[in-house]
Amino acid sequence: SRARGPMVRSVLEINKPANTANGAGKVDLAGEVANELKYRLAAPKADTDKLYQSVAWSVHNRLVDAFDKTHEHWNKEDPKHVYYLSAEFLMGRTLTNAVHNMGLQGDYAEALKQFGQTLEGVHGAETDAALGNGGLGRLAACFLDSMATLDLPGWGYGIRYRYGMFRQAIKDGLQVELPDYWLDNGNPWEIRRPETRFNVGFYGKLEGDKWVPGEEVIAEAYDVPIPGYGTKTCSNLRLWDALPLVELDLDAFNAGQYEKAVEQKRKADDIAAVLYPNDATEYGKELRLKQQFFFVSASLQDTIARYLEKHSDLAGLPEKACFQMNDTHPTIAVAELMRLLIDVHGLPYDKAWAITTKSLAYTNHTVMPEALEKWPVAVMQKLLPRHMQLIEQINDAWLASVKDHSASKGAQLQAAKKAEREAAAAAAKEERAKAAAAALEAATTPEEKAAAEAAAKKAEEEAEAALKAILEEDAKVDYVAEVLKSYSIIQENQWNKGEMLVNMAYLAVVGSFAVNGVAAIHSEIIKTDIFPQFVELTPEKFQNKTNGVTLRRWLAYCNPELSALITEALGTDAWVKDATLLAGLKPFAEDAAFRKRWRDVKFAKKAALAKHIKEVTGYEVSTQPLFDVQVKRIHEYKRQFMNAISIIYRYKKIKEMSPEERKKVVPRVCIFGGKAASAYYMAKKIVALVVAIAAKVNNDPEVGDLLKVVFLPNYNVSEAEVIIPAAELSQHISTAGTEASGTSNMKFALNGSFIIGTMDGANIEIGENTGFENLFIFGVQAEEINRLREERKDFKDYDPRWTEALEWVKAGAFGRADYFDDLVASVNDMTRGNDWFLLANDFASYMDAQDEVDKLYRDQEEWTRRSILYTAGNGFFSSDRTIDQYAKEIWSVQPCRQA
Ligand code: BZD
Repeated sequence: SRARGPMVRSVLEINKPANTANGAGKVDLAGEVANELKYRLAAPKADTDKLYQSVAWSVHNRLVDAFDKTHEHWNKEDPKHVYYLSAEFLMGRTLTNAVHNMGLQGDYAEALKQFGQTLEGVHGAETDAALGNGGLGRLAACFLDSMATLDLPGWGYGIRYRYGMFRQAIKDGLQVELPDYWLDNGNPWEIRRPETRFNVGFYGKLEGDKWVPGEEVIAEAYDVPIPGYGTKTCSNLRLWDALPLVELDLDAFNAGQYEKAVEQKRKADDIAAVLYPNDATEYGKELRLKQQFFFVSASLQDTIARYLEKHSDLAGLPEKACFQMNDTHPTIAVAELMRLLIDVHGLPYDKAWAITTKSLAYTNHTVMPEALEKWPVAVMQKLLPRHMQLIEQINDAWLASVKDHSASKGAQLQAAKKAEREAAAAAAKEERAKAAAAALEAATTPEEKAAAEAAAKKAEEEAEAALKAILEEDAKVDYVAEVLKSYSIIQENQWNKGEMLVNMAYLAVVGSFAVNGVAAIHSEIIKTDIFPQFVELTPEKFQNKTNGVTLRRWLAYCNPELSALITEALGTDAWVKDATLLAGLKPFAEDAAFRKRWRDVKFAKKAALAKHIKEVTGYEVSTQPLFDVQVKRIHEYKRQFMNAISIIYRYKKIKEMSPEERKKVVPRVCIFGGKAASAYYMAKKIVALVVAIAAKVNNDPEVGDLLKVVFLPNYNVSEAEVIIPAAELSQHISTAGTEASGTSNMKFALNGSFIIGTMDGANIEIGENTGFENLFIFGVQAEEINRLREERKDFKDYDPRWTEALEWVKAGAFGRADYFDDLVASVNDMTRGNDWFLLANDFASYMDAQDEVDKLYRDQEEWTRRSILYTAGNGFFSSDRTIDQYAKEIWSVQPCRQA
């Protein structure tokens, strides 16, 4: 393991820990591991699991050293910090990442030799920290790695869920959800801080402006050290656990009311119990708002307390702290910061507002209206009465500030409407005049002429009356009020008249000094479709920050073989920290010997994945075919169903072929992975369909290695680390305009995998960086979606391949015909579904793109050449670049590095 992957100077050399065991500045790591094994774990023998744990505890000690030094330094220098507020951090495993980031891989490999083990050998014993659903949570984890690597003073703040993302298993062909007991064996990667506690209140009543909570819990901090790569900096992810104020109500206990005696404890337990497994929609649940407020309140109180240790005037807070709100989940921060400043620290409203709006920034991750959180006023009122009062106050002040603008915009709209009506009337009048003239000319007798004139006059009078009536109706419309409403943070529920909602995205936009989307196209769409009225007022507030991923985890460590080849070619491993250097690989694409080695690495990674597939699914797959991968949360908009249908068609055709024709087929292994939210009806059926296709195809001797289909259960960070390096083709096929960015597309590209995809999210920028000629792009463009959705209402002209494959499912070729019936109908029967994501529209061009894939794959030299260009072209997607942009363009946070 020593020779492979990038080498950083060991922190043992550059950052000597205080208690060096042998006194000579060299820590006896093997001795330390043995100590952990004996004294911390009291383990009778060193099996893989115990060995993993003792190594982890030893690494923990190194992390604590680095953590303390970093925070001592930051405490002394007092730089501005960024606080990344996120309900999710999808960290995955820590051991390999921490050891490599600190440059300790050689030292620990050496130490482990004495136990007859390797780092790779114990790596698998670690359970993923899965405190996130998908892209949003994983992005937060990549950002922490980059912030530390760039020496930026910054912390993450979130919740220490006791149960993370559910474990997915497949039973009888269907997804089942199992609890994620990730803390069962203890967690060596956290430091409990019983001295860092804050009270957080809920419910209760208002006495004037004073809030008397009806329920209170304690937030207790756990710190997760975040080591940067090749730097002494080790920053922090602070996660909150919830504790009751009183463990046991003794009065109740003594009165024999045992349930009541532990009620507080139970309520506190609920708050940090479980991560909501929905990656869109399903807001409205009181417990979720409770979770959001819980971690936001604790984080803001904590930051303010630290600020006040050094400063007395809170007006200076924005010079020392910036809070980045990851999606709408933490946006109650707008009201909570106001409350803390006004109610706890005694500031007047205006001063508090000035501080708040200079400290907060908001990132949007979705354009799907149903996924933008809107909390019922009734829920907010009950759980957080003071916050609801403040939100009303914020809204009133805000609407007052846009009153003049709304008045003039309203008047303009009214005038425009009037002009539009009059123009239409004038055009109609002209038409009538022509018709009247024609009628007059056609009239031959004086009677006919008179009748024609009378008819024309009558039509004219009627039209004038109609116009007058319409204009009178128009005049009654209060355009000014309509415009004003479009700005309101508090709105009526359009699906449930009478219910009022707090639009959390609007609250965030009003309360923040910066708002950003996560890919170029997405940042445009939020300007034109989600927040256009706000953009009109403050265009400068709206920015783009295209997502990125950490090259440490997603290239260097998950693919040490490719990483070694890159380092050899470039003559340096500096690319791990400066991803732009990857561009230096371009000339190597023309070198046949290099291409051969590139292919050999891909082949080795495919072999490793094949082995893994065999272990978890029992399916045997050859390493020769094209490995075609779609791994991500299961969602209708991500269109795994379209991929599945195309595979069914491929399968059917293979079966119909002659042996001669079969020889020309490019063999494929189609790999799927992803979780369906437990209550997402259609998503669960999509999982079941893929599993059913796999069962049928893989057991069909007629097909053999020409086609295999695999559903890998429990897709998570660690699975991704095995799957991504092995992929040759990856699918990012969302309906244009629906995927904000995507981040796995970047990981695949950096590992030399081709992309088949739509003009959506970051695919577009990947195309710009790789050269569009190297991507398989298909499908309609985002601008066409609305029109196509209209037309689709009577869209009959389905591609025959689409119909043929769907008919086969309907006929029960994959079993469960009844179960799959409404899934099929959702895209194929306009009376029962409406194919909202336009699968039928895009299917033909998708199939054509797949044919292009096969064509290119037959030419392995050309395929490899372009694969190299993917890695060479996409250094832009390093999260180091993204974070550098956030730091400079939003946070105004500078690096603070120890000498
Ligand atoms: O965020 C994702 C988007 O869908 C991706 O396009 C984008 O690349 C990433 C990162 O910006 N959004 C999510 O992952 N969203 C969630 O996981 C989520 C979780 C809870 C509630 C709502 C959404």
